[in-house]
Amino acid sequence: MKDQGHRYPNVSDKLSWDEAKTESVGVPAIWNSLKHLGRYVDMPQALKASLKMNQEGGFDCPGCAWPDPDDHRSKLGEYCENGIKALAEEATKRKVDSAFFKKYSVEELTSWSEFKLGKSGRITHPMYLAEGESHYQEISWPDAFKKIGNHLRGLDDPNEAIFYTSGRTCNEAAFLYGAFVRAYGTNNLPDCSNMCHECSGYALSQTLGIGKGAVTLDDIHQAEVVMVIGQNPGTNHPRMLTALENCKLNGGSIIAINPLKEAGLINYSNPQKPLRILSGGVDLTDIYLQVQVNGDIALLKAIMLLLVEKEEMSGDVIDHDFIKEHTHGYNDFINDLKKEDFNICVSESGVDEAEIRKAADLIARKDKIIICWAMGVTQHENGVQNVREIVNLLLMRGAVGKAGAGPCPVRGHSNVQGDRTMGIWEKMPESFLAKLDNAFDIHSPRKEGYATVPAIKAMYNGKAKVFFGMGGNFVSATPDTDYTAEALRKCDLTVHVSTKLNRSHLVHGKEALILPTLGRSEMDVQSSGYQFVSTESSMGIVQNSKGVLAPKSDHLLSEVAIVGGMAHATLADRNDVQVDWQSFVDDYDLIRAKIEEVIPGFNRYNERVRDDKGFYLPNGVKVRDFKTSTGKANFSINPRPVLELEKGAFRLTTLRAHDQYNTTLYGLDDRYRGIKNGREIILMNKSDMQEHGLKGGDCVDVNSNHDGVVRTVSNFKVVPYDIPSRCLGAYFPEANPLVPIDLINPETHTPVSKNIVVKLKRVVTT
Ligand SMILES: Nc1nc2c(c(=O)[nH]1)N[C@H]1C(S)=C(S)[C@@H](COP(=O)(O)OP(=O)(O)OC[C@H]3O[C@@H](n4cnc5c(=O)[nH]c(N)nc54)[C@H](O)[C@@H]3O)O[C@H]1N2
Ligand SMILES: Nc1nc2c(c(=O)[nH]1)N[C@H]1C(S)=C(S)[C@@H](COP(=O)(O)OP(=O)(O)OC[C@H]3O[C@@H](n4cnc5c(=O)[nH]c(N)nc54)[C@H](O)[C@@H]3O)O[C@H]1N2
Ligand SMILES: [Mo]
Repeated sequence: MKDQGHRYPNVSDKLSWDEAKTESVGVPAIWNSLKHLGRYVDMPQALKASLKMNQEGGFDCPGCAWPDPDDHRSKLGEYCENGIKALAEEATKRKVDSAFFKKYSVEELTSWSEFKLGKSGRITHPMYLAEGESHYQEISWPDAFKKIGNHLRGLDDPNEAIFYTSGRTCNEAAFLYGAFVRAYGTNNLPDCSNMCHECSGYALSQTLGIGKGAVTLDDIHQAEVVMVIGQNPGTNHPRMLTALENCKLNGGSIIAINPLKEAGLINYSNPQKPLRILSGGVDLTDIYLQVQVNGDIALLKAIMLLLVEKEEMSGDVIDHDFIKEHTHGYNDFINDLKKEDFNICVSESGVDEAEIRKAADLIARKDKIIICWAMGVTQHENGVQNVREIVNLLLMRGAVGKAGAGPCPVRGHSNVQGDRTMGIWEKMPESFLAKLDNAFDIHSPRKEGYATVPAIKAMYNGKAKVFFGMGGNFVSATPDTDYTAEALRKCDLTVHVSTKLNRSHLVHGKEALILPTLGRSEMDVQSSGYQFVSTESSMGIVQNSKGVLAPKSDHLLSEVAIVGGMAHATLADRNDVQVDWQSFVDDYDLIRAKIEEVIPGFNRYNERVRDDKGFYLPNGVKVRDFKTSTGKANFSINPRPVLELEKGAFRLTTLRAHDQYNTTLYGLDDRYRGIKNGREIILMNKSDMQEHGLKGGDCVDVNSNHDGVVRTVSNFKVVPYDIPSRCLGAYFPEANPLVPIDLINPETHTPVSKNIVVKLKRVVTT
């Protein structure tokens, strides 16, 4: 396969590794984030912003979607190393201005690593790349909008345009964007959620009637058991460790299910509590089940079979009253479960039977059970089945819709959940579309749009010609990097609304635009005055967010203003659309008033959102009101995946390092895993290494072979690691060229980023 020059220049020359850590946060984390801030941000700015992050009158952290406590916003400076790094990325003093683009051609920038691109700084001006040109050049906002409008109006069919969203976009911008895209005439609104928690939304809607979690922070504090499956909170949701610590201090127990022993799940030194740091922190996980990659269904079935066995002995393990009153499909479920062979489930899970028995004992004895999960569960061919099996376990124990219990999918991007609530989805239901049409007097199409993977294929096959990205780094975040790059290059126009330079600006259509936007931490002033926006956390709390820093450049527009400008340029001469887009840009209260008209749960939005504590959106599951097809919570039957591997093959899972935010690399280390200065690496079990004649630091080519296409990444370095045999770990996005475009969860089109069958070939270096 030809290399298209967009791959990641290798940055692992100085790779070193050590034993993985067994504790997280504490003093090294504080030190690390201060170092980071000092290097990239002017100190007064850094101080001002960090004192306002997640605070009343301040802005929502642009990092993850973990919520603030209920009765107040986060404690002043509630500490999160990675939140500080996310802020530093936005508040960086470095700038990518017009002179930068004059100096460096697209071709030259292509040879830079993703790390170097990102560290160049904030983009200051709208930039345009004309067909056949080597350099981006400055363009005015009106001209940029005109170019987009001309392209969109020139398409034969509005379905030839794709409008992607990454989950940082605030409620107001997302809602207006969705209204514009549908007024224009398409539902092609793929988003990062299509690669993230789509399986959670799908499975939870089917089984419980709402595609979101149903626990609060307080529930976690009072839970008796919290299971954390396929999630690495120490790195990706550090503030969750405080909630887990509270749960432990209240007498709760934690069960972790993960192929890797993640430091953040083992021990936590809360930086807000110096005495506890001195005493060595709090041991978090009581039972660590080191499951093999995609062994989760086997493991959950083994646990549920043990619950059935205990029920037969004591009669008080399965919550029959709850099941009778509130659920559907129990008998079919239990008959199917009993057909499973316990011993096969144990061996397929890869976990010791004794450990599984310990976990089942705990789950059988405790009533308040919460299950948290993230990408280790969802990014599988059987991602929907994984989530449904989690729900089955909760339903057996009646652990849904009561205090201290329930499902908790932990979301990624800081407003990914809000974007979906606002209508960023390729298949919003009729109830939403009809109200949207009413509110704006438009005619939304009813034809389902493309999710992310189908959108890539449509571009590849010439069925889509304009790509617009509201945030994100499409070419690097999506699967099958070579294929996706080719798809983007076939477009007539690619547009990216961005804060920072990334690879997607360099893998472009015939023409390309970069539209620079305000970060969450920056002040947004429109003609009616200083605006705030709002976001929804992973737990369904809507809060206001108000930037406090001066924008990095006078030429940045808010995402709302970009939507407004593009909508006007595209639709102004259409007789059937009479929306005054500029009025919404002038005053975001007007957008919120429309949201209130269209979306349930937002009554008195403008009033309630001004309360800095925010408000909870309604969630039937919390009161056992299940809005499913049966009106009850549905048990489901989920076949155990067959996990055979041919000789020499491995199961590769892709991971985030501690120093990255998705495709944004904060640094090149992965501190908790003991890895330094390396991104192109393969984590491998020591006995597997021995069997294959490999030692630490050896270079390998990694191949995946799917549907007759061999995909390869070259010169990855092997690092010995405590990971189950026949399982490998590599970093996202460097390993994305290996993820086949057609390897998806079929119900949701979610790419299978956590279970790619690969082979290794040793590279002999001279
Ligand atoms: N600092 C920081 N914060 C982030 C992000 C970031 O990149 N950096 N990204 C944000 C986003 S968009 C998201 S979606 C979340 C992601 O948050 P996570 O889901 O925690 O992120 P991942 O690194 O993808 O890894 C998931 C975990 O799943 C485990 N795992 C892998 N395969 C399997 C499996 O088959 N079974 C089980 N049980 N476990 C498995 C891995 O060992 C890893 O610990 O974080 C969000 N927050
Ligand atoms: N192999 C593999 N692939 C994966 C995953 C995996 O675990 N493994 N995870 C998947 C998941 S969970 C997700 S969510 C996706 C993430 O996919 P994306 O959301 O598309 O990717 P990000 O890296 O988060 O996007 C970073 C870019 O967003 C821009 N940006 C940052 N802040 C803002 C802002 O405030 N406004 C705007 N407009 N732009 C901004 C910057 O220019 C930055 O370069 O990747 C998916 N891909
Ligand atoms: Mo995500």
